Amino acid sequence: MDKENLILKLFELGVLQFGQFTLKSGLSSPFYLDFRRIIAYPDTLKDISEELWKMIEHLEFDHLCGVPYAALSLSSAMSMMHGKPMVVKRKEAKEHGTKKLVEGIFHAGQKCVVIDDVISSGISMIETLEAIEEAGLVVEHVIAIVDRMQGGVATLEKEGYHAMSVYTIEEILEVLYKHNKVDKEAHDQTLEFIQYNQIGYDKLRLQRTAVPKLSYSTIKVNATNKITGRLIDIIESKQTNLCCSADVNSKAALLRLADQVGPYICALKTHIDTVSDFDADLIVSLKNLAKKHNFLLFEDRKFADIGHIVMQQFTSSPLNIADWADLVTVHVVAGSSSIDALRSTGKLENTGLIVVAQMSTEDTLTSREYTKQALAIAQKHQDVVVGIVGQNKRPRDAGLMMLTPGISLSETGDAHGQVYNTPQEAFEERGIDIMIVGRGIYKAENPAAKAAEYRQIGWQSYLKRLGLA
Ligand code: 5IU
Repeated sequence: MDKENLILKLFELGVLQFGQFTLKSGLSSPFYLDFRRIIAYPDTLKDISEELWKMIEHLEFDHLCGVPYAALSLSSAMSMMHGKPMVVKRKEAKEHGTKKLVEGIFHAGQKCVVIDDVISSGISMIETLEAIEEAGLVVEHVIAIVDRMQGGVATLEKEGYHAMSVYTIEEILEVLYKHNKVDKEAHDQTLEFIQYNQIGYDKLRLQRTAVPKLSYSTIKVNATNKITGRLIDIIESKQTNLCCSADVNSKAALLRLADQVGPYICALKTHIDTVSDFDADLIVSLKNLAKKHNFLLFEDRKFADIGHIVMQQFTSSPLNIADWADLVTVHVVAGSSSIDALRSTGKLENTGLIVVAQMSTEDTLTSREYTKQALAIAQKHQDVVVGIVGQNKRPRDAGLMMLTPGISLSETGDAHGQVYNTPQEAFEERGIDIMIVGRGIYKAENPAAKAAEYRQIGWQSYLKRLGLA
């Protein structure tokens, strides 16, 4: 049966329904998709399972998993028709015996395609994905019969999954309208409903994960790195979680900015290789300002090469980063060896590492899986790691900090892929610890006043998260 006729069949079987329905949420909807009915019609179950299979047959994977309950029949059918093993995610862990949440025979690192009947917000899919990944399986692709076009596909993509559907609700509507199965009114009402009932990513995150009420003092107690303690003492005594990204390109401009914003920041972030007239005096002056205003020097060098090279980049002149930076960023794209190499220089006594786990750009390659691995590396090396740079994924360990760039009170992005969030959202909804602000401050007419404003908002947002404001 072709895809168009399959829609007509699903309509005839009462799987696709149009009218007035009250959803679980209490919301009234002009359409309802009931794929549980499909188990009563084996031929159609087979046809729709074949359509799902066509989307993934060229992919490399080891297991199929259907989101309970509606998609269990779909994954079973695909499994039997194409000889692909299946795993099942339980709704609840068993009380007795093995407390496994995922049943089946598999080993860690194997790939699993996850199937659902309908994608609406993406939330039920994400809950299943978390359990499956927790069990060690790797998920890259998720598929469904219908995308309700309410934001779920975008949410899944943002979480790092490739999401596909056999149909969008719009395609279904067009076919049914063409065949006079729905009238113009139902057609238009449905499209309008979709348009006004978008479930955006950030709203979803807010509902899904309670933001940890982690305080700076709790982080300090749990930290194994003494630079974390220094940083937190500054944060608490100056009541600021603002790090200014001082991306200006001359000594004079850098020193002027550091002196202006110094009273309001916990750290000054530099890209020291972009200072055109860099010399050793600059470092002496920066250190003096850091002392005068009590902030840390944070060189955003993003060490990323093989160990043998990052050691040289960290210690060699003329920049001599190891001699003055209190914090430095490191990518772990090369694995733990970058951290091991930096440690082996013997110069991490006074310098803490910040692992880049996620980037703020529109099409960053720091996928969910990458971020997870980067967090695991950061956690494993807590003796030298102070925290991570991330957007919405905190390390599980309470001794690590989360620093977040891409923060602005007024902008939503720039011309080169940067994506901004507000300080309020970052602290209250994403649970970050330090915000990194560059252009929002140094491009302002009065950088000192702007830094003071960011400091005030950042601190209030932190207190609000703890329930103290
Ligand atoms: N930075 C990002 N995004 C990232 C990482 C670093 O913006 O994911 I990792 C740096 C780049 C710049 C600063 O130095 O943070 C942000 O500056 P603006 O606030 O001017 O965009």
